[in-house]
Amino acid sequence: MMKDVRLVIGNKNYSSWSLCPWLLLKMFDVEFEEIQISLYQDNTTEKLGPYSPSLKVPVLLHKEVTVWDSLAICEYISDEFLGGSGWPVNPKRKASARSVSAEMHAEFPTLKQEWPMNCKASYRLSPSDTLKDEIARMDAIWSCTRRRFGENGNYLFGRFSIADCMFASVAICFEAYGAELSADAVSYMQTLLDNPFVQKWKTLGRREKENLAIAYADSA
Ligand SMILES: N[C@@H](CCC(=O)N[C@@H](CS)C(=O)NCC(=O)O)C(=O)O
Repeated sequence: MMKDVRLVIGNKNYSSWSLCPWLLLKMFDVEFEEIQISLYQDNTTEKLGPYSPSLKVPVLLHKEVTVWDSLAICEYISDEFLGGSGWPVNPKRKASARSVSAEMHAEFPTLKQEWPMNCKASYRLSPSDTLKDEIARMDAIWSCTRRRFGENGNYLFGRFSIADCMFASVAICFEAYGAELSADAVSYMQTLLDNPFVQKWKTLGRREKENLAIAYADSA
């Protein structure tokens, strides 16, 4: 029987935005059917068309509702299935969690272009000056947030939240290409990398055969 919740994702190896809602559903044990569509193939548009108004992934389908943006999907999952607990409860923390999540979603153009997620990659890649600035901003977000709000656990706001979903792919990129980070930022990055579902995603991503021209080669 078809499951109530279906999540359309792209290649696990490359699709950083797909990882966000996938991780949230897994962490909160929400049952869902995964529909995987390989990106940038001849038939990708044809396959995505019935699901995705933007022709991008991820897309969440729930009854008559379609949500087609990673952050919007995470918010919907939180509202609909988690009683809002995808975000920290305290309004001050929640505002901060939404700010850093929105910043990740909208900003960091150089990081997204210069160091795209590739679960198979593991080699030093020197950052441009612009990317160095973005890495420094990411470090500041991670270390300041951990210091201000992280007292109840190892995730960004202590216990796991949507903010961690937004940054999981960044941890994979930073580890793969060798970002230079402060000790606090390294420790948060390691928390994300140690998450069992992030590890599962990486393992499955590494097994995929497609080599997409939009991303870096699998080794330098
Ligand atoms: N704002 C969207 C961006 C989605 C997006 O760019 N997805 C990529 C994969 S990670 C995609 O579908 N690319 C295919 C394309 O651009 O044709 C989100 O956050 O979900």
